[in-house]
Amino acid sequence: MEDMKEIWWKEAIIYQIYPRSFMDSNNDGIGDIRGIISKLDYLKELGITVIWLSPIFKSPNTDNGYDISDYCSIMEEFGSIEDFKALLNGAHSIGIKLILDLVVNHTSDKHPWFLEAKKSKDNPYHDYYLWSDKANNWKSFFSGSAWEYVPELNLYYLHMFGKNQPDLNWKNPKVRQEIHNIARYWLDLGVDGFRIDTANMYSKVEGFPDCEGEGLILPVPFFINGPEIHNYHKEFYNECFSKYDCFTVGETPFTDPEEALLFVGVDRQEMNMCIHFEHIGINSYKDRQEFEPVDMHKVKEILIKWQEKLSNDGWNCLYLSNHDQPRQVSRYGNDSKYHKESAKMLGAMLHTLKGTPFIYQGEEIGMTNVGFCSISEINDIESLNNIPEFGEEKVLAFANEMGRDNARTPFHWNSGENAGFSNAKPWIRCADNYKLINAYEQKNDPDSILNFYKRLISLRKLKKALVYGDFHVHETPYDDLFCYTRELEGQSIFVLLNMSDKSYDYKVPNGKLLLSNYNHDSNIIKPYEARIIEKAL
Ligand code: TEU
Ligand code: CA
Repeated sequence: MEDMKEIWWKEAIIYQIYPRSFMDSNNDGIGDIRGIISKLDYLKELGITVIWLSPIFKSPNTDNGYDISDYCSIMEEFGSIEDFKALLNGAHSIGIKLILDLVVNHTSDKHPWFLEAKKSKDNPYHDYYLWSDKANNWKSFFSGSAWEYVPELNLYYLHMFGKNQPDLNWKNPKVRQEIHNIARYWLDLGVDGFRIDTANMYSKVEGFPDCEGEGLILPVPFFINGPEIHNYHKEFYNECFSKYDCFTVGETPFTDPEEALLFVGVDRQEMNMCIHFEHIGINSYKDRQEFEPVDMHKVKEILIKWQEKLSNDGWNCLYLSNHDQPRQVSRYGNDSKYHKESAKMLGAMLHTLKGTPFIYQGEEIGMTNVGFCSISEINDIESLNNIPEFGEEKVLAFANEMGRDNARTPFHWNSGENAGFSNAKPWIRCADNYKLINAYEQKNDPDSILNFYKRLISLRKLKKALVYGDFHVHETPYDDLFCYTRELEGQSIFVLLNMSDKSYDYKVPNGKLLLSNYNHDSNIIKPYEARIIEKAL
């Protein structure tokens, strides 16, 4: 079976670093590359095998690096290309690979291509972007129209994100070539692959048709998984990725497993994994007024569906958080009464399902949502752009539940000033609970979330069934319990996860207890309990 082929990225544990918030080496309040270098031994000890760096390229930072003005140079605040090479060598020398974030749906409006493009319609770069003489009813991700008017040209340009992030015209072969060259530049330097930003948004439906309905609408059918998207990825793979031992994971919102297989199916030759959003997008914030808590039964159902649909072809990416999502223990667990238990249970799930686990910085110590007190503490363009429509109060409430800033506050290294992140005031405030929740305290506590993550990671390296084993759901009478086995040539591992704060009477199969977040083996399953058992065969 093709998917049994042993490949490094299937065995990987990927750790996402948001460089601005990881570690500040020169005390200007902004995380940087030298800061990351100083923490490589922390990552080695944790056991992760791949680092994914959120964008480190030159950027005016209207969207914190997801608006790039030069793809081949390093953002000044983060350091220099020499610093980057030192990080890459340092990581490689301890057996850690490194992937970069390729943000190529759009550039910054300060990118030289765009500065040229808006000079005149005959400029050779004009056709690098998408123009129209009228603004249709498309809404951007970051509020308001997706079109911005350029009076000098009497034309509008398309921006599916902020107005400082004009969308590139992928129909133009020159644009695609430039993008391939950028990827090659970094691969030639030795990087091990890419997380590809907004990987399913490059092909827009011809003619920019209006969406049906009132007001501005996010035009999902007209820019997600568009007509040429698979051709673009196949070309990218053939021209570039196929020539390297590299790995690619594309971010693909609004994508079901059938469509996902078209990106990641082994014979498709497009990308290795995709980041789907089905379990992430299940609760909404209706009109930014009423927040619905996550229904863990739905999460379970969705994860099972993806496990089953991508079982023989393709490969899952296992994650609950990243730099765009609130903290996972706050959203899917219980960040007060069962902080430790639920953080560990969620970690156990991510390391025992079939696929590659992605840890977002701070998840391994159970960092929580922040509890921002005023709108002046909010940095994220997505939140701030909502103010004209919803007002500050609602936007603050939204930001506290779902806002992206929750994930972007400084990493908690210790209980010292600014959580040990910097001696200077950080660019964004720290969460208040860093004195209780930090890496230093947890390193020395055998029962900590951090040490549990270390054990999970070692276990996954030790038991091949946890990587390559088939996934089978194990039915129980209780919806709150998520039980499954992972089976591979004589190895059978049973996983029980209690996704709730209730207790259940349930007899688990006999076998050797490999790991648990409680210290007992009774039939009473405690709140948020996780047990990983090697079944006697
Ligand atoms: O996100 C793209 C995306 O589709 C959204 O899910 C995004 O999270 C947005 O917040 C919608 O609410 C990627 C990056 O991960 C994000 O940080 C960038 O802001 C965005 O692309 C633009 O590059
Ligand atoms: Ca710095």
